[in-house]
Amino acid sequence: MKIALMADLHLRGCDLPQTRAQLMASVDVMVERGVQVVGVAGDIAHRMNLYDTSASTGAVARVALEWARALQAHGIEALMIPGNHDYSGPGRADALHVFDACPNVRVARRAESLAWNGLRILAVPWLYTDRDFNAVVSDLRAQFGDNYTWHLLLAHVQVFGALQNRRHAMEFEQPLQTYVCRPGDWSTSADFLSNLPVMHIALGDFHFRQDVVEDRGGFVGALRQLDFGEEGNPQGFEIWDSEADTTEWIELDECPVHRTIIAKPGEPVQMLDPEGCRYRVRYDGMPDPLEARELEARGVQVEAIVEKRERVKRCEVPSGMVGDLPATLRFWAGQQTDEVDVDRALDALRLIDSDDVEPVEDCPDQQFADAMARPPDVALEVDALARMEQSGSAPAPFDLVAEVNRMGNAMIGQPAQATGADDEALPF
Ligand SMILES: [Mn+2]
Repeated sequence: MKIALMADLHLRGCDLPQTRAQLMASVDVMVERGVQVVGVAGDIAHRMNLYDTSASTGAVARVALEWARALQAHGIEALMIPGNHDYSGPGRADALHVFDACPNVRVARRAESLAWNGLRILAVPWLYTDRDFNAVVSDLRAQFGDNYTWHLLLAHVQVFGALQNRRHAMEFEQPLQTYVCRPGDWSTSADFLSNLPVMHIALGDFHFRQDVVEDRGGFVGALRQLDFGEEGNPQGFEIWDSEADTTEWIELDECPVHRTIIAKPGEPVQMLDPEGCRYRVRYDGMPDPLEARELEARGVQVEAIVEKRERVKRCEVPSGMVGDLPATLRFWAGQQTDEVDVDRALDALRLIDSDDVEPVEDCPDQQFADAMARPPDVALEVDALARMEQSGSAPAPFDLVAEVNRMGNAMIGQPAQATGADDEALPF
């Protein structure tokens, strides 16, 4: 029997028409190759509620259902498991309920052994549980005894040591990283998988197509590249023949591939296939703004690699200098790239320095003086409230004027006078 195996469809708004075309193209190939059933290893939707900023729930659902109906029209049944993207969280409904009314779609929502279309399938969706993947699968095996075997493991899971695409655009030059297990991850090992009595393995979650167990499959690979972090990934699905135990990769080209071009500012950028590719141009330096705009108008993502500027400069301050304000300021000015008018800066500081400030009673602007002398209202209220709470009974009548004076005294020594002995201790 020929089984189409797919993973990580990530139905979403921003490339919905292309994704729809990719899905419909997959049906054409299946029909042509005589595929009878499809297994999808999770992440059918990009978001549990289907909608995003580019498409409504209905628009995304329509594509999902169109695909299911196209399969049905050719008598092809589908088995799906939810991936982490199909959930919004533990215990929540998943996105695959969009297929509830599709008679040819079966969804395995728990780890189970299925007899389906003449195949024995071990279906293990992404699960939010305090048990780990290996324990869940071992329990299932125990129910069937040591001699039981399965045709297929269909699972959405992370595998230690497997290769993942980097999500960060800056790291495109090293597009793959090895997955390292963290506590609580829904994950397993190639070793564990290789000891399972299954003929073939079809996993979802890591989008980069790769064998995990030699000659028995692994991560199927996503239907398409989602972004520049997945540049270079194949786009499509596989067909596994359960009798011959052979696998064929089907590359589909209805979705554009991502391609990064490195360019020098001023250099003309050549694009080879503007139809089939989504381009990113990374300039080694600042590009001409007009040129960048022109590229952006053609749908190209433009980035500039600019030299990082050191913003922190450290230096050894000579001992004894701290506390000598003019000397410290001169020293600081000497370290700056741009010239600093030290004398002017010292004049400014002298204004702030207490001795040069006019006593408030002489200040011509009485309103300003009042404002300076008034403690913050919030502090006043908080303090009054605190005392009310402390008293535990009906609050005493509140004398605002007395309170202002009390707070003022407490905060700045003498109200209406901003100078005093404390000035020496002003923080620099
Ligand atoms: Mn995914």
